[in-house]
Amino acid sequence: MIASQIRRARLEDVLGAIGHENVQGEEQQKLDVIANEILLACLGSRSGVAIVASEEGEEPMILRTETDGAKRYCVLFDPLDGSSNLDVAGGVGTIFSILRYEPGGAPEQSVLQPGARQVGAGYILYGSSTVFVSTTGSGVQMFVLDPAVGAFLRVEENLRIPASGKIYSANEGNRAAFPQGYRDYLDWAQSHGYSGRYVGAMVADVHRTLLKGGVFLYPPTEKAPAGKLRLLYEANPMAMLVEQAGGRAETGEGRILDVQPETLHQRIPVVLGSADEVARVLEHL
Ligand code: P6P
Repeated sequence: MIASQIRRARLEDVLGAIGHENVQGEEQQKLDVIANEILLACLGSRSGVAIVASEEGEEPMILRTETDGAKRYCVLFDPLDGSSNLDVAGGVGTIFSILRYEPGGAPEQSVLQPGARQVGAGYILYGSSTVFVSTTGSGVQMFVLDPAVGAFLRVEENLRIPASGKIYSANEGNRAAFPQGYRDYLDWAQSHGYSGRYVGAMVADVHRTLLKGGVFLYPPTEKAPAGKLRLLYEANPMAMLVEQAGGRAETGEGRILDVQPETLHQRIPVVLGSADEVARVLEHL
């Protein structure tokens, strides 16, 4: 549903501009709001979903918390990550994280669990093809949408990240603001024949890292000491996927999945990818 909407983004915009409204006669909505509403509608109707939390919503949404003994889950997501890329037909994605709903405590506390307690995680990349990558803790599966039949076909049953890869992925526009260790690492990589690749959408950069190897970095800076990426629905799900594929995912001061969240939208520095490449970054830090 989201893929079909964003494939028409520019057309709707043009059509909307003609009538000053989109074809549904509504004010043209931003696509991340549309993606958010699609996810809330699809997840909200499922009896197994107790709480949903979105990058688009200030607070978690409590859907059903009755203690009838049924297993229920919290689903946290970034509905359309990297949406600024839409304007230039770049890769964008949806990222999700699944936690057990723990009846008893205050419902919103249920979403503040360390990433190590995720029962599932995944993303959908709306790129040159629509790719769905997910894990429930026993390896990583990859599916590709076949638009001809409207179904996802599984293309990998146990995706493994290469142990190394001479690719680093970082926004070097911020280089001067990176802590010295990160600048030392970039100097080392650039003198050892590494390539730089940076899409500016986490889903696209992480997907390439999973398939080709290398390291993706979003370091802290003076202005943003916790970096930019969100712990609960960006770093944690990506960290679970990368570790399940045999890679590593660190904050620079420890394992991402061990961080105890304090607030829903808190940010965290990210160094993730091939085990050997993450180790090299940490050596320089
Ligand atoms: P910068 C997109 O806005 C996003 O949240 C991630 O998808 C992406 O990795 C990062 O921000 C890009 O940030 O500062 O490099 O533009």
